[in-house]
Amino acid sequence: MAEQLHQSGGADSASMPVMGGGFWAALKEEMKEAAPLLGIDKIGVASSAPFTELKQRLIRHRELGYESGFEEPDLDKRTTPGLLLPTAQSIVAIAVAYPSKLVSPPKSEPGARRGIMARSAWGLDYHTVLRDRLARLEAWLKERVPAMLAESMVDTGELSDRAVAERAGIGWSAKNCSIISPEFGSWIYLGEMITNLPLPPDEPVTDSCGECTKCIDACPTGAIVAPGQLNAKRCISFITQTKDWVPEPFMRKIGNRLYGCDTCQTVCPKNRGKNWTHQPELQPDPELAKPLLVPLLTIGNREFKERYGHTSSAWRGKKPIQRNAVIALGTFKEASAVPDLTEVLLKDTRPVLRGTAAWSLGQIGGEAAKAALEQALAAETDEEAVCYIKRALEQPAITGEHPPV
Ligand code: B12
Ligand code: SF4
Ligand code: SF4
Repeated sequence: MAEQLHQSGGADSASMPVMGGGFWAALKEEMKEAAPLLGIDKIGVASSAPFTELKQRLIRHRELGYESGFEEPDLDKRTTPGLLLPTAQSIVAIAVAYPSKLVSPPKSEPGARRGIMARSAWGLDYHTVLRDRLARLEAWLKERVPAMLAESMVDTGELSDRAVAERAGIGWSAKNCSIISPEFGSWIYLGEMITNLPLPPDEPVTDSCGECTKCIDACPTGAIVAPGQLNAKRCISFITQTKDWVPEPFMRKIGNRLYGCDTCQTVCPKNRGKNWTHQPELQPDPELAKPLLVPLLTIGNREFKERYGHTSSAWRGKKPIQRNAVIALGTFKEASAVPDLTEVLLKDTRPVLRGTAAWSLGQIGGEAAKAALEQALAAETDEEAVCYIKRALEQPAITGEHPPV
């Protein structure tokens, strides 16, 4: 086919060769056949027409205050591929499947409690992996159509990766908000490439959630306010990624999650038995995916970078993960961690960490925790941290109303 194109003589970077529709349909099929060689699990093609319905949806989403703040703010750019590549004619969407199970997960037990990283933070950062796959795909296409222009993105780009994937027939837009592919379930990362190639679009998939509502029922915080509609501010995945105070009602809901949340995917029947182990870079190190909590409290910047710098959990730095580790120890009521939490309460330079440690000590209770909280109250200068310490001192586990667990 590449030969055919060169014979046409028009393949330079300024102009697109005029080829029949049969050529582009054949190129698309050839590209899909090449997907496994390129390390891609599914490829679909969408038209590059503006996403007009999505735009209305995003406007309403913003009005309702449901945005996380991590989204591209410019709604025109989010919904108009032509603004990102003026010669856009199609969008090639890709999906790469990732594992959902740990092989021999280390045990979390009293005295050695562990947290859990969401599956999207296992293995090498998926942004790195998908950018590599998109670069390979671009090179593959350029070999065949040298005049091709491409604008690739994954997660941090302007477009809605899910809306593109849905239009390209990668999967359906599910009630838990994920794109679920009939083959891989929702354990897929998404990325796309806007191109100037007139590739024929694929049909959207016809599968759906049907009557199921398991994800909505299982969401710990009621963040899925309607099928396919998320209030990101209530979503634990979002909350674990913030750097500031976690509102108290959400503390217990976080459980031992250190980064992200998978509940609405693990309960999904469409994910049953789906675990993808064929992408070498995405396979997890169980010690990193399910790390001991106490060592995280004092991890230094250098060590954090060495251990987690290559994963997608590192983008917000170590602070949110350390704060979540403190919360997890409190949720576990891990009495053996009282000395470590006391160190954080009295010595950490970050008020959020000190106040959160107060919350955890209030959950664990006992004389040592009480003494630490009283000492901290006398010395604390941060207003918010003082509030957390005072509320911790009122907890039944501290006042003795109920015996500490
Ligand atoms: C901001 C963001 C978040 C926020 C908000 C998530 C959300 N649901 O909006 C937070 C931090 C909470 C988050 C969490 C997660 N995220 Co995130 N996130 C994004 C990001 C950057 C933008 C998403 C966005 O704009 N949302 C706004 C909503 C309104 O739009 P949308 O979801 O993009 O589009 C859909 C809706 O608009 C809907 N829609 C449109 N019109 C209408 C009309 C009706 C009536 C209905 C019902 C729906 C509907 O259809 C569109 C297609 O599904 C994307 C990457 C990207 N650039 O797109 C990744 C992305 C969505 N995240 C991803 C992942 C993996 C996750 C987590 C699973 C990570 C984790 N384990 O913790 C969770 C899942 C939480 C959940 N239930 O959605 C993947 C999803 C892969 C997949 N298979 O779907 C993406 C695509 C990243 C990637 N490139 O792979 N994320
Ligand atoms: S990621 Fe967790 S908190 Fe967010 S919608 Fe899914 S189950 Fe709910
Ligand atoms: S749990 Fe049920 S409703 Fe939720 S995404 Fe899966 S199939 Fe759809």
